[in-house]
Amino acid sequence: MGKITLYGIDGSPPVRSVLLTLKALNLPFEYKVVNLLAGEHMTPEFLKMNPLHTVPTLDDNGFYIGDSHAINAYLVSKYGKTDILYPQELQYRAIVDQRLFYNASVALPSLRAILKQVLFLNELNIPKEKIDALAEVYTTLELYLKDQTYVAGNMQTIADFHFISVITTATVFLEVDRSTYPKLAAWLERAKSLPYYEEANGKGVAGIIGLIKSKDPKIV
Ligand SMILES: N[C@@H](CCC(=O)N[C@@H](CS)C(=O)NCC(=O)O)C(=O)O
Repeated sequence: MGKITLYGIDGSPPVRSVLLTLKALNLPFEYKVVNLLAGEHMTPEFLKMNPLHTVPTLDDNGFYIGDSHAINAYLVSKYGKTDILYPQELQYRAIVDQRLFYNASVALPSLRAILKQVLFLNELNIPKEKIDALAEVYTTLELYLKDQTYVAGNMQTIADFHFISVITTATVFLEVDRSTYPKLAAWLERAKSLPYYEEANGKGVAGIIGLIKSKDPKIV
């Protein structure tokens, strides 16, 4: 097995979804922190690996791939001892893919819109519509979890890892209220009991939530 290097920063939800996958697969890897606020993702060296200048970016022994969804699917397909995290059976995979595309196109962007305004633009009045967009994501996940333990069925998949990283971050703006979202709240508790949860997601979430709270944003 060649060397795996993950470029990222703990505050980033998509980076944490890859950390969860690497830990679940028990893969050795080097973690290189890319300080976005210092522009380290805009250097010629980084742009050579990923012209879209985003973290996470994976270097698998000289093969470079960006986008957390593509990275996690690749890692399980290449290194998984089983296919449970990203099933090969066509229809099951289609359901997992649908969840991944929903995260990439709706859930993650709705959180990123708020993170960008608070952390990068320092605009601390968050329009209520942005919080409503997060609430819609919670409602969708509650629906996915209605009759099953995980978002794509009764086994945990990489789709859960993506939503774990997004929802645990989003709670700083919108609590997962147990009476409104009982299934989502229970799923979140299950996620937090993963043996590698704290290292892969918990400490990164605590850091970014601390930073957001220190800015004291308001919902208007
Ligand atoms: N769809 C991408 C989103 C990655 C992304 O937007 N990452 C942010 C940090 S959370 C980033 O690198 N932003 C810097 C930039 O876009 O220049 C993924 O899932 O990896």
